[in-house]
Amino acid sequence: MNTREDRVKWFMQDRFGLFIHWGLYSIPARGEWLRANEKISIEEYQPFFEEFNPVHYNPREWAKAAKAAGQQYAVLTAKHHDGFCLFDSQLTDYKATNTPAGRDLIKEYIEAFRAEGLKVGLYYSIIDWHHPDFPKYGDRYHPMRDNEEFQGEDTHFSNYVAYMHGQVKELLTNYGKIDILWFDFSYDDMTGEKWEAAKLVNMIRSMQPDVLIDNRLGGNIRLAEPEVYAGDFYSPEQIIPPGGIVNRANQPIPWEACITLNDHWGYHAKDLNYKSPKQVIRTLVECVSKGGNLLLNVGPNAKGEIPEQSLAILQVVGKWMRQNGDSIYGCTSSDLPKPEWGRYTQIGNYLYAHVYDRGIGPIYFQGLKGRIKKARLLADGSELHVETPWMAEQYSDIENGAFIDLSGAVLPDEMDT
Ligand code: JFZ
Repeated sequence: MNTREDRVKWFMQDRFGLFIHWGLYSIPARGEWLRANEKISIEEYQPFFEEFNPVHYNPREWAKAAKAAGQQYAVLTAKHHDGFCLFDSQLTDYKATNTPAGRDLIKEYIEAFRAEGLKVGLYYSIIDWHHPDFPKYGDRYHPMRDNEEFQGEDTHFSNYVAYMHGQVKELLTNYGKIDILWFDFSYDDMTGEKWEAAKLVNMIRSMQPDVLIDNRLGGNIRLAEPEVYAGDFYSPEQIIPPGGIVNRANQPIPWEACITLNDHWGYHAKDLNYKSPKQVIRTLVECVSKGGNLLLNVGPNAKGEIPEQSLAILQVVGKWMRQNGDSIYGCTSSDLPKPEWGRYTQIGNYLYAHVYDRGIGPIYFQGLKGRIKKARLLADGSELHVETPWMAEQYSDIENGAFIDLSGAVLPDEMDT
């Protein structure tokens, strides 16, 4: 019997993935929520469907960029809230196959990422602003929420649920092994059994027992006996949980923070508020230091290209990862208190010190007196010395601590990130 613990092993080892938000919304280039934000009808949105032709879509390049950044898996939007499918679903005409793109873009993504040795995930929106049986009027997120034309409209939500289950079945049937199903999202009474979530998850597990499922079908994986549909990992969004995530028994729960590179998930032509590579690296370290993963987002444009600003960030992160990846992969939080100069990550007896503020003189390791066998600079393997500073016996707080001398060492952070 495969348990959550078995399923998440690779995930907690890999730590770093690429999130990709891509669809018709890359054409208007105002983010993936524009239909709801601007109350755009299906008809007004239709020109983007007629026009969708990503002539530079080359998922092999995306996969190479992810791999070079040190990312080990990816999650691509098979269908976002607008209901448009990048895959060749038999259950709708609203799919890439019927646009000028003329083909199944999910198939190409999966083949390309697999070929680069990356694990593949699919984001699937359980919210659907295109399906006729998804509630419109009064639904607080729906683009037509205030349109009285739809007031009291007689929809058959069960048709939508059958459609959604059918599409998930297609995704698990037609593309070989899927590593992650990333559902999005539950709200208000649109949660859990409203989606017939137990039935859905039982089907998923019967088809692909190892696939990881996020927590957004509703349910609570922190419970002693979580619902069948509670999922395998938590998905904090645009935030890193301050103290990691534990269940009611105080055991760590797998989690993955999803974070944008600028301030939108889908391509936004005018949003140039990109994070610096240094911020991204520190975010990744922070996630791992608290026992979690980072799923870092890019929003490819209408041509199918990842924005060059995003690629440039990924490249610098990749350079850091090649030197310092040992402090990320397979690592987790340390039981030691957070040091004032930075953060720890740890795997077994290896403690990684991420030094952000080296200050003056040696750095201090509380609680490690006599416990440091040797110290090395991870980036180049060079020897560092454990030392006791002159007159140290007079300092008030050092009884249990050790010091490591960093003089002469150039820290990766001080180079070009
Ligand atoms: C969701 C999507 O709406 C968004 O477009 C993107 O795909 C992101 C990764 O996930 O964003 C959410 C989901 C839930 C809440 C807020 C944003 N929420 O419950 O507050």
